[in-house]
Amino acid sequence: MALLIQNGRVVTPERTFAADVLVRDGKIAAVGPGLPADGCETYDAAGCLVFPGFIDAHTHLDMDNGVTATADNFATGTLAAVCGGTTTVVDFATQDKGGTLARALEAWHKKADGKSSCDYAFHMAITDWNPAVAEEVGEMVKAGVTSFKLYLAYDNLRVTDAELYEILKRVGQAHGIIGTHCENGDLVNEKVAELRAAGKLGPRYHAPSRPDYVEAEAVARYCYIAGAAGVPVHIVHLSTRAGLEEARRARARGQKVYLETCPQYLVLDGSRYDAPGFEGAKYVCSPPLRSLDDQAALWEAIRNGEIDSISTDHCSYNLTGQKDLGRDDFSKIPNGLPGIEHRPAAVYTAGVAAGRMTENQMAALLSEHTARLFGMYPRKGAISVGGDADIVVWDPAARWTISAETQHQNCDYTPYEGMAARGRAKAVFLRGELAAENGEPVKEGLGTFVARGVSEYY
Ligand code: DUC
Ligand code: ZN
Ligand code: ZN
Ligand code: ZN
Repeated sequence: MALLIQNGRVVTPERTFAADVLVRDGKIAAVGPGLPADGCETYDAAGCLVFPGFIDAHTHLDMDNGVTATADNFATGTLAAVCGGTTTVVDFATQDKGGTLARALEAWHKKADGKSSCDYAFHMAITDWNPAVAEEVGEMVKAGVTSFKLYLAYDNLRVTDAELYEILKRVGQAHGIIGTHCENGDLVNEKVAELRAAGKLGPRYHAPSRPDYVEAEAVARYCYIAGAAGVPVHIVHLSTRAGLEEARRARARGQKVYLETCPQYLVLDGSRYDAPGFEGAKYVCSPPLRSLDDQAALWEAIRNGEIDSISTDHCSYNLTGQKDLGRDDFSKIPNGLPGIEHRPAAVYTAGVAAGRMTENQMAALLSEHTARLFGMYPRKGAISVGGDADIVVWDPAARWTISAETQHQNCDYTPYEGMAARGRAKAVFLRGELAAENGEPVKEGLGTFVARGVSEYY
């Protein structure tokens, strides 16, 4: 039966307008005011905003960092995602050292297929570059994996500048987008060693082990090398004013630079590391939480339209049993924060409701621009005829408190504990099916793989 979502206000990056949305066979069949309800099931969205389903283009689900595996797998992570309003995630399939990209892709399909509650796609993280891997790039693009990830930090993952240059050239030929984790890994190692030698071992020393220039230097280097290779730049989890300024310089040189930031860099700051005892470990992620000045710079960049996407870097580890592997040494605390469930509420609360961004920018940064960047538009990222009926009916008047007690993330805390949230996903439709309502799941396991085309931002 067809579904008619009535009386809501549809949000696009350009405008917000009163319209009903007709859904048939999982696709959007019509958008307009006063559509006839004959023969339709109806959903009353009066008083609500109707957003395109939110896309989280940066998740680490079922990822083993070599010591411990993330608390969330695809079953729990995507269920939490859809409860919060996220209908598609793009996770990082990661090549093993000595392994092939094909094997990594197969492994990630095995983790996700048949277990996911929202739709999912993969970026391919290249960690071991060689001529055989270069031959596989085209196959990945054909398989719908049209974006790649590189690390400039983490000894078990990072590539050298020479490899970076070669990968950019090869992936560029296939019009793949390359998202890069920009931190200078050598400098991080030096800083960590200095702090440890000085007996500075608590979680609060995580931040000074990765100062802003560690990010800025890597952003600048990546931009110059991508410029040499003649390909667009995508920078993941930008966290600092200094890094932003390097990205601006590259843009001023005429380069295409796409920027992602994350809610934790907009909503939380480095003072969290001063929490008593080992509590600061909850906030250990890389890049680390930053200063209020960095936060202000990122909000200003959002206001100016300089940021392209807000995704989570969801990478959850329990405080008890995982984060506490680093109880005696901050450098052994597994890096990452949970956030897949709370991103829309955190962004709406701290952004839209606080007057720092518009609901239209939220539609752009959490949905449409991300879909365009990663080759999913207009199937995803828009409320437009013919696209997937991934729809979030958002109640802007809802008031609730973010808490680990009520979350679906499989983690023993949330970094947003106690946040007085404004707005909530009242109903979340995945390809026309009601998947979640008022923050609770309705129908699990609806997720399917999204084979993507190449980016339209090339
Ligand atoms: N940073 C994190 O905090 N976790 C996952 C990987 C990363 O880059
Ligand atoms: Zn990263
Ligand atoms: Zn990440
Ligand atoms: Zn529940």
